[in-house]
Order: sequence, then C-alpha cells, then structure tokens
Amino acid sequence: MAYTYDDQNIFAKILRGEIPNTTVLETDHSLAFRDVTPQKPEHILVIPKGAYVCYDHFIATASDAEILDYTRTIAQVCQNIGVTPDTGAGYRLCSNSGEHGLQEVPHLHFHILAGASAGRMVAS
Ligand code: DGP
Repeated sequence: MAYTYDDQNIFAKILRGEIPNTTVLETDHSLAFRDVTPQKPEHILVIPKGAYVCYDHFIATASDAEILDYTRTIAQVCQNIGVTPDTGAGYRLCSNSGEHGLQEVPHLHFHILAGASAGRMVAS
C-alpha cells in the first residue's frame, strides 16, 4: 500500500502521552477517548494503537488480533455509555478517510456520536 504514516499527527501524540486526553476505554490494541470538540452529547473517538492512516489501510495491514480488538472496543464503548439500540437510543458510527472524506487527523478513528439525533447523514 502507498500510505505514509505521519507520526506527528495529533493522535500519535496522544498515544505517546504527549497530549492529554479523556480516555473512556483502553485495551491492548485500541484507545477510546472523548472528542475535544464534541458534535453530540456523546462524541467518542476510537483509534487503534498501531500506525494506520485510515480504515482500508488498517484492514489490509493490521493483524487479526488488532482488528478484532478494535472492532470489539468500538462496540464495548457503545455498550458502556448505554447507547446500543437494545436498551438505549442508538448512535452513529462513522470514519472519515482522505480528502473527500474530510479526514482531518491522518490516524484511523471511528467517531461514536450519540445522546441526540445524529441528523441527516450528508448535509451537503
Ligand atoms: P476527522 O475530521 O474525522 O479527522 O475528525 C478528527 C476529530 O478529532 C475532530 O472531531 C476533532 C478531534 N480532535 C482534533 N484534535 C484533537 C485533540 O487534540 N484531542 C481530542 N480529544 N480530539 C481532537
């Protein structure tokens, strides 16, 4: 793959402990923390600890253990904050990639948005 990982991106600095974060869950391979500019009452970012730029990069090159840990961590956060649709009011899960995805931070992250209606999927 042609991806080059920028180890100076803000999430790499969070993983190295150079920038503080509000962690909600940490596992062997993943970290979940609150977004600094929340768009909904619950806005949590979940990142793999490995150096992956975006989702396709991660799936193509991460180990099965990392992928399993990451996908389960996302679901566990949703359970922990009580937003799964079985008992809660649901959530939106999304990951922006590259230019047209309007990805700002070049380290894979999923947004968990919850606590209020997520609104239309694409506004413009
Ligand atoms: P995206 O546009 O999908 O790349 O989203 C990047 C998100 O990262 C955006 O919602 C704001 C958040 N963010 C940027 N810098 C920081 C930071 O230093 N700490 C935290 N917790 N979140 C950040």
